[in-house]
Amino acid sequence: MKLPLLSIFACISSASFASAHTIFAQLTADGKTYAVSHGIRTPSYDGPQTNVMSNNMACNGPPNPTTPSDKIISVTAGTNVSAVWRHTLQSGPNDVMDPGHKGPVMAYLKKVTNAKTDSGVGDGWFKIQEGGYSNGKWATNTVIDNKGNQIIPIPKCIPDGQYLLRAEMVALHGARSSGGAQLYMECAQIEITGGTGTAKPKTYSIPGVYKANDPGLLIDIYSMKTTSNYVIPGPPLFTCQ
Ligand SMILES: *[C@@H]1O[C@H](CO)[C@@H](O)[C@H](O)[C@H]1NC(C)=O
Ligand SMILES: [Cu+2]
Repeated sequence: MKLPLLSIFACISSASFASAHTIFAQLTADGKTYAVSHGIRTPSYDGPQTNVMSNNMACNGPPNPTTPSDKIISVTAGTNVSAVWRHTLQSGPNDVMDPGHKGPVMAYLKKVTNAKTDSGVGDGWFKIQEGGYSNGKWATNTVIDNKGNQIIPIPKCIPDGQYLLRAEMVALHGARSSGGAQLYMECAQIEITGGTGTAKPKTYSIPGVYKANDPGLLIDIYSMKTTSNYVIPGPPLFTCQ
C-alpha cells in the first residue's frame, strides 16, 4: 500500500506546481531536428485536454491557445520520425514530463489538402504508432527515458502529399473517475514524399476515436500488477502489408 499512496501524493503535489504537463514541441525527420514550434501548432500553456468529445481533441486548442505555423516539414515515407516532447517550450531533454504521469503513447496521420490550415477536426485519421503497458512499464516512461523522443514509423505504402501528424501522450494518474484522463497532443504539418501510394487506410474521426469510459481511459492504474493487460485506446494500428 505504501508505494501507491506515495505515487498519488507525488502526482497531486506536482500538479499543484503545474510542473507535470507536456508538449510535442519539435520534430526530428530525415536526420534533422527542427526548431521548437517549427511546423507544429504548439500551445503557450502545456495543459491537457480531458473532454474526449471536444473538437480540441484533434489538434489541441482552448484552454491551451495554440499558435499556427506557416511551415511544412518534409518527411520521407518509410523512415522513422521523432516527436520530441518537452514539459514547456523552453525545457530541455531532462524535463519531458513528470514521471508520475503514466499512460499510453500514440500517433496518428490525416491526409489533408492544406496542412497549414486544416483544423484536423473530423474524419480522416489513422493510427500509425502506439505504446501501452508492458512488464510494468508505461510507454510514457519509455519516452521520458528516451529524452522525450517518441519514435514514429511513417508508413511506406501511403500516398505522397500533405498530412497532419498528431502525436499524443496520455496521463492516467487521475483516471479512476470518468474524464480524469489527461490527453496531451499537438499536430505537426508534414509533406510525405517517396511513398508507394497504394494503401487506403481505414480512417476515423477525432473527436470520436475515444469514449470517456474506454477501458484504457477509465482505469485505476495503481491497482495494476506488472503482468496486467492494458487496452490501448483508439482504433487499431494501421500497418503496410
Ligand atoms: C524505426 O525505429 C524502430 C525502433 O523504434 C526500429 O526497430 C526500426 O528499425 C526503425 N526503422 C527505420 C527505418 O529506421
Ligand atoms: Cu500534467
